[in-house]
Amino acid sequence: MVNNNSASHSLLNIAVVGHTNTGKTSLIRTMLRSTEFGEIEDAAGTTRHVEQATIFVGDLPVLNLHDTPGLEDTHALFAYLKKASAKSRSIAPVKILEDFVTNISVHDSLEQEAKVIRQVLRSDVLLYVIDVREPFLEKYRIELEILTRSAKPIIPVFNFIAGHKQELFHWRQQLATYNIHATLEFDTVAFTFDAEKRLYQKIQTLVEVHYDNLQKLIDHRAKVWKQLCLSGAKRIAELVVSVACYRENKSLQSNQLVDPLHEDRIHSFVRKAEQKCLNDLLSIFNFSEKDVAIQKIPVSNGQWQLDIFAPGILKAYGLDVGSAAAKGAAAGAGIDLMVGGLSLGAASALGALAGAGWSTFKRYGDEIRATVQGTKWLCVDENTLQVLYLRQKQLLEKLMHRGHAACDTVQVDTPDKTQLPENWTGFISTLRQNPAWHESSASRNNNKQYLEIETKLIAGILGQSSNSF
Ligand SMILES: Nc1nc2c(ncn2[C@@H]2O[C@H](COP(=O)(O)OP(=O)(O)OP(=O)(O)O)[C@@H](O)[C@H]2O)c(=O)[nH]1
Ligand SMILES: [Mg+2]
Repeated sequence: MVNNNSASHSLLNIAVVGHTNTGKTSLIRTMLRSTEFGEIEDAAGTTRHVEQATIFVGDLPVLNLHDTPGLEDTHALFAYLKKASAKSRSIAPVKILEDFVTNISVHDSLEQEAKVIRQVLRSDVLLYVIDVREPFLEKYRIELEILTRSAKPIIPVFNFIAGHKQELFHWRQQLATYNIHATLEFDTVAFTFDAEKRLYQKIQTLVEVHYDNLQKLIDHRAKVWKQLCLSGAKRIAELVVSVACYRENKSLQSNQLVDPLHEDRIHSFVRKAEQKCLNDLLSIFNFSEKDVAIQKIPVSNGQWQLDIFAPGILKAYGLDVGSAAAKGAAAGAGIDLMVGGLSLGAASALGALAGAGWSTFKRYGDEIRATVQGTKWLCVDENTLQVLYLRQKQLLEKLMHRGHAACDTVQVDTPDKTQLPENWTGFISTLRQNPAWHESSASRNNNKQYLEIETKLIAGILGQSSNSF
């Protein structure tokens, strides 16, 4: 997606401008889907030169983004421009800006500002990045005065919006006095694809000659995004299915409810399955260790910080289930395999099974044989499955709201109270009765009942977020 481009004049050129340290470089990184572009620091004057990157749709270059140094001394620049226009009143404001960038010497104290204005004059549209936490000070008013003289369309982009509704409202009011109404909220940290789509749509209305190419970009990104989210949700559904289908043999003679050996095996299976799912999700979304830290995902060295069987995990995921909450999810608690509506335990008197037809025997032969031989099956318990599901769902939501920008953010993790999919218990019960579904096969993937479960799980995982973009 990122490239230097020689034919930049034929492309849409977007200059990202604004006061220093407002998140200009961060915004470009997010739009490029790249953490490689430019330098980001929580300090003024990080970007010293104009830097360019190109966004492609496949092989088609669509637009150039130009990162600019932050405006610092706008008072001095404004004084310079005022003096110049006082000298020649009939000259258009844009001409004065042009004269300024041609006449300024490399060593002039306004050289930094000249770099920005030069790029502004070469661009088709300006994204003016605003840190809404700051009040609308005189220096911002002057910045706007100067930028509007360029006669280029300006789209103000509000950054740092989380928790700053009042300030945002105030900024909107102030900008309206400059006849700027088409603003955009685009938090480069808690970034959503909806916001990005709206940004491109706004540019479409302002520079219509680039409408079609921008539409291609919107459509392309929407498609890629949908596929990504679907792959993520499918991966989680696969985890739930494989874990719900898992069984351990347990001798009925053993008087212990859960044999430590079985418990270990179940623990180990679930941990491995979850670990693999975590790795797959991170790689589907191309998340590096750095991204994980940025998004405050509770993962260290590629592993969940909180073990799936750790005490307190149920509470952490909003599953307060009385006394079990303190203990954490159990390993393989009481499973009842159903045969024609009867639990195997209850039906183990062979008399009850004698009435079962051939089709029942064909399907439940293993269970019946096991019961006769004094073996019982042990499955992963309900709470563990719920935590697994909710934890991956929460992770996917974070991956879907990625930002490529911030180095230091505070995001509080609230437990996910999202409901489990409708008929969750029914699905789990069906999966437990079909251990052969633990992995993909033609017969599983063509099974109507299986497909229904998979579809409902995926829909539940994507929730409202599936509508984004
Ligand atoms: N919390 C939060 N932090 C952000 C956001 N956008 C940027 N930052 C942080 O703000 C700081 C400045 O970001 P930069 O992208 O370097 O800002 P800039 O406007 O390019 O700065 P200069 O190049 O110095 O003008 C960095 O520490 C970023 O991590 C945001 O939306 N939310
Ligand atoms: Mg910068």
